[in-house]
Amino acid sequence: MKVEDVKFVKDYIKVTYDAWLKGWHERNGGNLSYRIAEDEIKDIKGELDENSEFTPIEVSVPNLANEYFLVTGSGKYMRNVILDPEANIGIVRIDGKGEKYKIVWGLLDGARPTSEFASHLMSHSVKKEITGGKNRVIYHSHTTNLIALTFVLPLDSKVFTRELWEMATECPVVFPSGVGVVPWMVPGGKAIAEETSKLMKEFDVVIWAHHGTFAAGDTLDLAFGLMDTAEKSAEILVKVLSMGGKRQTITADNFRDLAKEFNVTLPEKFLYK
Ligand code: 2HA
Ligand code: ZN
Repeated sequence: MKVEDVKFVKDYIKVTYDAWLKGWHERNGGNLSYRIAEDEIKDIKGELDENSEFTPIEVSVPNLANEYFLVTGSGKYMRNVILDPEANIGIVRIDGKGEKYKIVWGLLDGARPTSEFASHLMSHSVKKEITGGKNRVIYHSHTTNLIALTFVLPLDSKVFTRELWEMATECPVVFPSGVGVVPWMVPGGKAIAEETSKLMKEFDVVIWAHHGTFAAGDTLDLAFGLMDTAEKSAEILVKVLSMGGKRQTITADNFRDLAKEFNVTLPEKFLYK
């Protein structure tokens, strides 16, 4: 079967195009990676070229040894993925130690995986470990309103979580563990990858101050839906702040009632007075 025709690739492309329409991916902004399941690789085995050279990935992710990832290309535009998948995205395979990768499909003409590959892989490594392999998606976007809030709110996970939860009743149910915040850092390297993956131990949403957002999910739909929900909430907060701020809101006790009814655990540290 052609790589472009298999379901996980079609689903991945749908996310890239939907996300472009959301306005989160100006120019080459943002990137998406999917850890491919064994049976999905079987379907396309004949299409993969395993003869390419290995390249170091600058971080070590031993629990991702020999895994395959579908990933966006460095410098490639999210809006172009749907037009020419083979040029803009690719499948890479990690080596037996988790220290190198090679391109086995796509990323034509010398293209490379996203500049945030280190952040993706270190976050995948953490999430694979703590979800027993269920988590497959790491997604980075330039969500306008979440970024705007990083200029106004304290860069504190407690404040961001509580404020975003208050803006829409579904939020504590969709991201009950809250959101993490990384202060401004130089993107594209090992240092920001380490900070992000540390926060991924606790959160599925990690905001990069003055830059964008990372979301993790078991499926492409869940990761996209999580990004969409957090960003929608941020948009409401931007509007509320622009209208002079809250006059009433959802209270800490309201959240406790919600948690009971929806069977979610909301950490008390976010339910301060
Ligand atoms: O892919 O989003 O963070 C470009 C970026 C870097
Ligand atoms: Zn970015």
